[in-house]
Amino acid sequence: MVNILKQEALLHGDRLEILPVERLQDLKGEIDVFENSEKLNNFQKWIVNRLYNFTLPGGGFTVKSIILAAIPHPAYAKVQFAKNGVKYDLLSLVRSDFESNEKYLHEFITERGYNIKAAPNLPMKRLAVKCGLAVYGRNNITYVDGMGSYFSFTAYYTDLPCETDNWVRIQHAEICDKCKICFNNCPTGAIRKNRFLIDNEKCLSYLNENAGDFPEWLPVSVHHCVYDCLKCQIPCPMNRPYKDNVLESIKFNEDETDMLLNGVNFDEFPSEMKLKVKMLGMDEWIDAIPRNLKVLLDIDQLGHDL
Ligand code: B12
Repeated sequence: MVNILKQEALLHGDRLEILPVERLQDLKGEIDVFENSEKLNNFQKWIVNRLYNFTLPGGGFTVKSIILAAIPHPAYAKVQFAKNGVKYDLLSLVRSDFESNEKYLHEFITERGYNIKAAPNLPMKRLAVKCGLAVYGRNNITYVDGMGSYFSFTAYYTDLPCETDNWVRIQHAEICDKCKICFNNCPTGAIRKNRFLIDNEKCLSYLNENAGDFPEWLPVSVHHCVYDCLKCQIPCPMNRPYKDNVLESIKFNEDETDMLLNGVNFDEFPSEMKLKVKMLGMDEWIDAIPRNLKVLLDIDQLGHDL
């Protein structure tokens, strides 16, 4: 059954692994060791103590296994905004199609008489590396065969019996041993020389996901994306095969650009604009978009290299 499920995922362009639920306790144990042996900043402490959730859900079934899926997305989108007759060409991330993944997995599992429920707050990268689905890169994100780092993880609890149990040593890609590209290209110094764990409080993605003032130490010239950051991914050698998988020409006209700049509520966007905003994943960080966009439109004429 597990192999058929993996095939089903491949048919949809995704990759997945399934592991026995008992492995969650092993994972939790590893995270406890990590937490006690490393000096963590406040954001890391919050992730480990508050965000991660290893409690199994209720809901009328006994969880037997965890499904972890990697859903690919384009490397980035070329996005155009318009303001006062000027066109601004910028970059955005693209959201993975989580809905499609959930739909076919739900169908597959329930048609066979089993149950499935989302497991959103597991340490997905570590889990993926431990079950052999991914390897860590030096930039602290993970890489999956056939996708590079251009994918999102999603996890589910199920009562599907799991015949396989792949639980490997935590590892990073060999190529990272001799490569410093992401380290050299990180615009805020979040990737550190002598420590694998990044300083996530300095990561540009962290700084531009939430609304409010940017810290004073952050140079205006680092901004290049509507939200998040692409600087440790685009130049990465492991992502070279996917560099041309780019979503072209998503355009926001003057009215739409104004709505974004003025922080108009998502519900008030015209339906076509809603689709674009959702496809780019901008809706998740909508409160930060006016500030980010304003900075980008102000600095656009300076240009930026990736
Ligand atoms: C909080 C969060 C963020 C925060 C903090 C990120 C961080 N690195 O801590 C911010 C906002 C900065 C962020 C940014 C991004 N994120 Co994010 N984020 C998360 C979230 C919710 C938790 C991450 C987490 O667990 N951090 C805590 C640290 C402690 O965990 P860790 O980074 O895995 O660290 C482990 C390793 O360092 C390892 N380790 C320690 N020492 C050593 C030594 C060696 C040799 C090795 C091999 C390992 C190792 O142990 C640590 C503990 O397990 C996950 C979703 C989830 N539920 O997992 C998404 C997630 C990790 N993010 C994701 C993405 C895509 C990103 C961005 C690429 C988005 C972007 N384009 O800007 C950036 C990448 C930034 C980066 N270089 O890490 C994807 C990753 C997909 C992938 N390819 O791996 C995830 C899984 C979301 C998803 N649903 O797909 N993110």
